[in-house]
Amino acid sequence: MDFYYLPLSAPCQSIRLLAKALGVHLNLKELDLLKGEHMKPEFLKINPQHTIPTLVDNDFVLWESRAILTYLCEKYGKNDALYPKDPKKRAVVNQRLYFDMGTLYLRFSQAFYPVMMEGKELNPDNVLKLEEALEFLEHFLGKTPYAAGDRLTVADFALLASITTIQVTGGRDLSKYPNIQRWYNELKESVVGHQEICVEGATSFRETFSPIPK
Ligand SMILES: N[C@@H](CCC(=O)N[C@@H](CS)C(=O)NCC(=O)O)C(=O)O
Repeated sequence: MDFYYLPLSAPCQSIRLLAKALGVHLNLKELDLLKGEHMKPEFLKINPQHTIPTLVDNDFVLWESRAILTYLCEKYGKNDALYPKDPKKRAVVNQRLYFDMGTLYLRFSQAFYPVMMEGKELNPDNVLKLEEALEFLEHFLGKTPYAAGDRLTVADFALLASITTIQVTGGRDLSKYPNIQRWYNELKESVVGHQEICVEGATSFRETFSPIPK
């Protein structure tokens, strides 16, 4: 499978982590967004929305990281452990994935992308909104050891990439969220590739753009 990606992108990192966990080989094709490689006609033919991550599995093309995550689990998972078939369990996994996309990572990007990429002042209201999202995750992880229940699921992979970026790129202090801290400490050790994929990627994200004030 060809995988169009950028190392510093959290959505791309979650898929690389999952591929390792599933034992799926990704043929990595790095696209330099800063050089506009995603706007070249060759890539627009593959993904007219010009976003990474984009997966090409033979004649099947898919983008949107969380859709790719669930596709890989369903197509290549040896069982349904990471993406349970039970409707209620799956619904909670999906809820956490949508939370990651539409609340947690969205609020991270709204708070920090303008500072990092456009040199704007930090807007304290946006930081508060991000902190509120972290409180929601803190609450979820106070009820269950993993993001969507008693076992590791694909939702943890998405959230792990986001949280690493929030901490490493955004410089946020997670010590005020003990449940997130506990979960993060466990996953940092147990999810193969976290250091090399997420921490190094998030560090290069931080170093590529303007610093975020504390
Ligand atoms: N919700 C999407 C976000 C994808 C996205 O916006 N990716 C960024 C890089 S992290 C991108 O490709 N930006 C270039 C563009 O939108 O033209 C996902 O999770 O895959």
